Amino acid sequence: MNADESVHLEQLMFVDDPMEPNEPRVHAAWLPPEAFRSLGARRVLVHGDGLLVDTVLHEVSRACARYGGRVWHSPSWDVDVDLVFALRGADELPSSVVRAARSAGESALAEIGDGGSLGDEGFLLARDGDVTVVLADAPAGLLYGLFHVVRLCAAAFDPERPPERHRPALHRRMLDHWDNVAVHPVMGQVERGYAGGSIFWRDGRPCGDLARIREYGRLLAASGVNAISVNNVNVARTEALLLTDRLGDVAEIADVLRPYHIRVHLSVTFAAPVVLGGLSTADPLDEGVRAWWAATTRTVYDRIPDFGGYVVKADSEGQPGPFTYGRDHADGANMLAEALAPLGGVVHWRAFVYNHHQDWRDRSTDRARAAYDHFAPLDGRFRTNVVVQVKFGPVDFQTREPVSPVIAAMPATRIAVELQVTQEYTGQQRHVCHLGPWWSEVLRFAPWGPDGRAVADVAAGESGAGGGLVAVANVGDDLFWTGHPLAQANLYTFGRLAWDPRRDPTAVLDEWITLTFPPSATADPDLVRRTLHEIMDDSWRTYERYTAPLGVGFMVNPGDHYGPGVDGYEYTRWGTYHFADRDGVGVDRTRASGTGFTGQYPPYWAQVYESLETCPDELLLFFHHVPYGHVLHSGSTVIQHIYDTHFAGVEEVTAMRRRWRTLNGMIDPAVYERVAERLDEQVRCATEWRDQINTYFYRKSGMLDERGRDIY
Ligand code: GCW
Repeated sequence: MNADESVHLEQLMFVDDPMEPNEPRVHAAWLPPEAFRSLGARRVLVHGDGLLVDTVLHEVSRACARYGGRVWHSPSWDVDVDLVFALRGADELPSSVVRAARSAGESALAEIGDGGSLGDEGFLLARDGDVTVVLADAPAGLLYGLFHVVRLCAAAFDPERPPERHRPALHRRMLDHWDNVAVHPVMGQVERGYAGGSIFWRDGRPCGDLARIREYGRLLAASGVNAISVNNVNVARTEALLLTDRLGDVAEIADVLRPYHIRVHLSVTFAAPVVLGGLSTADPLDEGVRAWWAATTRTVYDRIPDFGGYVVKADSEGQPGPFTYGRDHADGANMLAEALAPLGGVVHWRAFVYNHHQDWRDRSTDRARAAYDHFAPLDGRFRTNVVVQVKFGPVDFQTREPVSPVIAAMPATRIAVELQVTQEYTGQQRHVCHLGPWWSEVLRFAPWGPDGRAVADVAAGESGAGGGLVAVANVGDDLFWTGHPLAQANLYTFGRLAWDPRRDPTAVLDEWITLTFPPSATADPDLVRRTLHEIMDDSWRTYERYTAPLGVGFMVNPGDHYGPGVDGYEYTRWGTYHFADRDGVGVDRTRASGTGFTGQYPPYWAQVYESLETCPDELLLFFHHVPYGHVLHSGSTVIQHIYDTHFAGVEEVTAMRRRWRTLNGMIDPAVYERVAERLDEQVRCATEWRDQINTYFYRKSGMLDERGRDIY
């Protein structure tokens, strides 16, 4: 590639008209100007009013200015158009094209059936002769419809395209930022953040780059996310002040994100009445405490009328909570819910509660049991605006875990399922690890057995009243947002699966590839697409192959959780053990002889997991302690499986790197270089994992690799 071509590519991929001209440029992620080419070359009519309609108008105008199209906003004369965005309730216009478009939309809706409702966020896309019509009941629907048109590119204008209606399966699609306002001495600016500093906070203050936050909102809206919390669930002194003295800083973020239909939530400390209010107690049943929360919450809504609510980590890993006062999680959550209810807010109360002061000698305590033991008995006691936010697995965002039994245990409670987009345990954005297939597996899992409802149905709730889907965010102030440019796909995929959990994750990835690496911006689009699929599609399973085997989890370096540390946690208080000895490995969680965790599942899975005959291979060591010679369903022994997968994993990573190199000159050079550099690290780290795991188990078991490969 010559220098001119490289400049050209760069121009295509980066946002070159940031709101403030002096802001540092940032990678355009899945919204490069080029992705708007098809839309921007059209004649577009936007009909309706309001903040979000203005956003649509702004987006369309920007695209049309670049690619030669034209835009009209509710014209009172007739115009020839290719595309109409219209709000169903908007005033009639003396424009035949709008009338025709609307009536075509209405008949398409009638054809689709189901009362023709589009809801708060849904939209219809239909063709009316030569015109594409996007119809919505509410402005947010038009915004999502706009990004749908962007995703479809030319296909949005295909005369044969049948009408389609889109409505999100989940009402709340939320990202939790574990961003600290003040730099934490151990966790830094962003807890478990792998993409530089925070986009919101820097060294104790707002970081002031509102253009960047706006750009973030835009990306999130295009993925489907509609809520964020702006600070870490571990709330220290400075962060606690966001609720009161520093509320203005939160309001500023809310103002910037509002045009993209994103509501702001705040993590608060349960001890706020004491640390901020000067009260002597934070007892949830104390009248003074309740009054303090009610008054404080009203002040929040005075400043941020569409405030989403509170996120709380209580009585967990040292955070304060109701236990101090002899109260339980329902007492604590309900108190906050009571303050939020009249104002339309919710409290996300996290179920990530366990004893982090365990004694490894005590085999009766099982961290996996903890969330269920704490929360299942409280089902039915939570107010309707409490959302119990459950990590998808019973332990902690591992590469492989069973689905948390809490999800099936609280039918009378609104449940949100929490995923982790930030790659704390999945390679920390130094490794390619596309998590879509893993999340999809979790969301489709049917906790009551194959014919029952799925995890996604629980999060959606009856008639949409569920808690939704939440994930820990992975962005920072890095040029590529996510450190590893390919980790952007995880953020995008989260939003798209939260909108529609039934979607095929590979199709979502394909969509991300088309947007992020527009075919028109590369010499060989097929090569780019194919190569990215080859590298990313199976990368989560590759990561699993070279790390902790068969669902046993952890085995990471304590503290930073990066790289192998097979015995790193084995004798600690954190309760994450593998119990490997000379004869075997794994955690006996059966009812028959172990911790009884299998009994927390509804009968179907309780049975499947309890029995060695039926327990799936990939979770074997999560549920059972077995000898190294135990034969898996795959036909291999446990020890040979460990050796084989670890060798295979490193080979796959080496192949990823080789494949990536074929893209040199095909894509933006900055993206190319960053990924190339990270793949070198991935090869190094995967090799380290392979050698440490294989050597560890060889030394424990004394059993040779059938294929005689190098083990140390
Ligand atoms: O996975 C663990 C992390 C902690 C985190 C905690 C949680 C915010 O190691 O850093 O704290 O989960 O989810 O609360």
